[in-house]
Amino acid sequence: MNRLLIVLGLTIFAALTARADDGSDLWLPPDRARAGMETLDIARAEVEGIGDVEFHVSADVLPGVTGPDGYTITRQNGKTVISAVSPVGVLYGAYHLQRLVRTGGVPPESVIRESPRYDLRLLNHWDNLDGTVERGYAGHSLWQWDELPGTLSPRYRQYARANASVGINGTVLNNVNATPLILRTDYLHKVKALADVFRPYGIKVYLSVNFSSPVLLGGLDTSDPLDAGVAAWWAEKADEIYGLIPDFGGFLVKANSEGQPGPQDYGRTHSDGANMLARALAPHGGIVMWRAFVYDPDSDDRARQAYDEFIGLDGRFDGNVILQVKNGPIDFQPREPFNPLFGAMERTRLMVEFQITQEYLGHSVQLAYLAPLYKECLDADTYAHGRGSTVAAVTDGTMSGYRPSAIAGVANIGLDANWTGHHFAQANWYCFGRLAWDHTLSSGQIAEEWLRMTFTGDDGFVEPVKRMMLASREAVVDYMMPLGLHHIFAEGHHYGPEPWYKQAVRPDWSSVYYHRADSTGIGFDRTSAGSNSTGQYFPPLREIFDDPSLCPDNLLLWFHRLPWDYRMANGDTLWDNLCLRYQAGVDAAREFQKIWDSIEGKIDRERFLHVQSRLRRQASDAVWWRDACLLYFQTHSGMPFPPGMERPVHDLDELKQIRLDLKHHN
Ligand code: GCW
Repeated sequence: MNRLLIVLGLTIFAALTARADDGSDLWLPPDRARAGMETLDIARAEVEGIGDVEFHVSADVLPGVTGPDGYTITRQNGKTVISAVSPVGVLYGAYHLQRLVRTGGVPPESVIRESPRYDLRLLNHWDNLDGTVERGYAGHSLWQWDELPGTLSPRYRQYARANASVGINGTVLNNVNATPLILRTDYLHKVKALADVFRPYGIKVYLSVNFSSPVLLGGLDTSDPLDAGVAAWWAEKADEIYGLIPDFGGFLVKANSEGQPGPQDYGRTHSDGANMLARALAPHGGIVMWRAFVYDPDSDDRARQAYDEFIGLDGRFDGNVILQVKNGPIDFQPREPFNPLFGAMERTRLMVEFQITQEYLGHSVQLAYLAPLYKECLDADTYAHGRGSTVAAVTDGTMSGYRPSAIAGVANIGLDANWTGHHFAQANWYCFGRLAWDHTLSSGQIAEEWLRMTFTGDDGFVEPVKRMMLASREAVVDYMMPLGLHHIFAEGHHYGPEPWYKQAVRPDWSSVYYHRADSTGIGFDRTSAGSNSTGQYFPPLREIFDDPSLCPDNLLLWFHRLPWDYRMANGDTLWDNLCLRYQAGVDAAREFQKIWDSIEGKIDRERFLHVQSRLRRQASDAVWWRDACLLYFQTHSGMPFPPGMERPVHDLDELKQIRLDLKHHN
């Protein structure tokens, strides 16, 4: 009897004190809104308990605020007033106020004026209709296609709420490797059901389309964009979509890339294809986002190919086409220079595509906070119109005047309870939205907001953990591929190292193609004496990148092939620098473990242990990366490891045998 009471008592005590937290709430407070509410009612629910808050929706443009999404927050007679030209602007204001209060701020006395930098702030889901997610590391797809449209998972609204809270206002539901099925009428009804849930949160739905849909779905004998029947098929499809979803956003297209069909199958250009689709959508106000991620089998440098393919098409795209360009010229590597198309296509609308899912940055196993990566690209100066022509400035509409401006991130969201696999991967969803709204925010400020709302406002937690987050992306670069190395991942899954990988289906999917190590040196010569991808940049960048003594160290082997004993600015050889950078990455990963252990007890045990075990794995995989890369490169350099580097703990031959069971990651 006594024992029973004690057990009972302990259970109640445990339940009261240590609220288990699975991360499903993200950075948000309990949801007081309900399904079916209108935008303003949701806004009201979000500010409940925050004192006296009034909403003003007025069609007049507010001073200092632009676009339908902007708002002001003012204090008037003891009340907080949120004003906007649209209900969704008020909703954004409500989330702003909620964030202020929850991060320890109070509604300020001074006026807050906010307008988003980008008009369209979009997530791209690489979700397949069978429930799998390409490069997804957080479980299956959120979208329950089998149950739709009849059954609506409660997560759809939670998803919309989370997005709206960071200003995301559009979502492409399906993979760019698109099946034509998504355009079949029964699927469009499912898409409509999702659009109806998202609408009150200001989120529009977009679809990835397969360019061969007229043949594969429509039964036509061609998908040639210049064929009148094909254009008519798309126009009719667009009418059908808008009949169901009047505010449908538009199409995203991956064409003539990695086996996807496209206009080149018919001898037509990318602009022929994009414009044909754009004309089907134009009467309804829709847009086409046409991806620039393409290959050219005849080119000897993967990094040149998007630019070479598209630069000649500048000025040929219709007004409702936006070229969607990955941040770097290759493929979402831990570090790349910005894609030289930014700034170069003056008569074409361009948007940046980032990857939020960590295909090349440790999946959902490793902690890598990506705001510094996004900002590095957005803040990079293209010099297209002289100094200050940053990637942000040439894409957000301020320099070109092009509207709407847009930005996209490939989502890292799945059915896992915590949405993103790793608890800290939530921060990458969060920071993408915050930077899409305002790219002038600092990575530190965003990390801090996120930490306070997601975990605790305790400074003893926030300060060290913020430091860890801010150092994390650079740590990954260091232990995976420092000094501008890139794409030396294991085949296929892109998690571990495989610098010796050479038997790829295409040479530019192998590792040796990119690092080119042999006894004479390492790196890819992209200078004017090599592939001349440096020539795709504006002066003075092209001269800076072209000269190894001017080129930033962190892009050195991206642009240059150098001997192992090349003397770097710090006086050490390239080989020693390389070794010590790998070591610095390993040291950082171990430091993260210590930082995390130091905050034990400041947050719930469930998330503490989860992150702790992932950091352990991260540190051990960092050692794997260091040993694999350096032991392998040493077979070429023939040079000894410098004193400051720990000796390898693995054997190269053993490492070469590792074949990861991908199920651990997917
Ligand atoms: O990064 C690569 C990925 C592919 C992806 C492709 C793309 C959707 O490895 O999985 O396909 O890029 O962006 O189209």
